[in-house]
Amino acid sequence: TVVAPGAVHVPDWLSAERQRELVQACREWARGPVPLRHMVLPGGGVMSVRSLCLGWHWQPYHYARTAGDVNGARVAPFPGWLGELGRAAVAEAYGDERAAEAYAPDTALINFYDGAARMGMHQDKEERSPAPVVSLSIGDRCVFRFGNTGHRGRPYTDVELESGDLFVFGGPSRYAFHGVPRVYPGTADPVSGMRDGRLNLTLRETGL
Ligand code: MD3
Ligand code: FE
Repeated sequence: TVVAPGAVHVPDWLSAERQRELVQACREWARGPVPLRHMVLPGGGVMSVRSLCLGWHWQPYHYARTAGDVNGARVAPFPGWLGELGRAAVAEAYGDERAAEAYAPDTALINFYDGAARMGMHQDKEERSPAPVVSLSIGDRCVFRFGNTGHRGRPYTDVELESGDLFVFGGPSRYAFHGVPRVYPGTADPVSGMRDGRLNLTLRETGL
């Protein structure tokens, strides 16, 4: 489903086996070198989501190789197989083999939501590459809110994301405001390997 130009939702794209592999990989990445943490915003606000990065460490609002806000460790590398998955995702969403081959994500931002976690409306603009962002959802269902490029207010398009869903944001949608106003606890399909909570992986090209 095309939600806006360049914003394509592909429900149930990840197989149950793929979802379990990703959940298992996230459990291992969460053991280190940098643990899951609640990010702290420059104004002192603490995000309810817990996050983890691969390849490059993102902290509000820049990328670095080391987790200066956690333990100073260098983040785990971005694995080649995740890049392949990103290229397959772009091919699936856009049906454009050229765009897919050219896609070279070098960082993943992994967010873990418990039932109370939310993400406010924001833009992702620390990346210097205009390449699309690939989003993979696993576990509990949520409301994903897609807004506008020029301002954070209405109108919004609300879309429910479920375990296994793919969303690709490129072209005119790349700098749109977006957020997650609600997660529905206890709605994860057990075949996903998530007992509770929601996992979202976003793959990006930093251009760094
Ligand atoms: C649209 N994550 O990590 S994924 C984020 O579900 C983030 O955890 C949300 O927003 C989550 O920054 C939403 C969908 C998403 C991710 C990146 C985007 C939508 C986007 C970048 C540009 C436009
Ligand atoms: Fe975002």
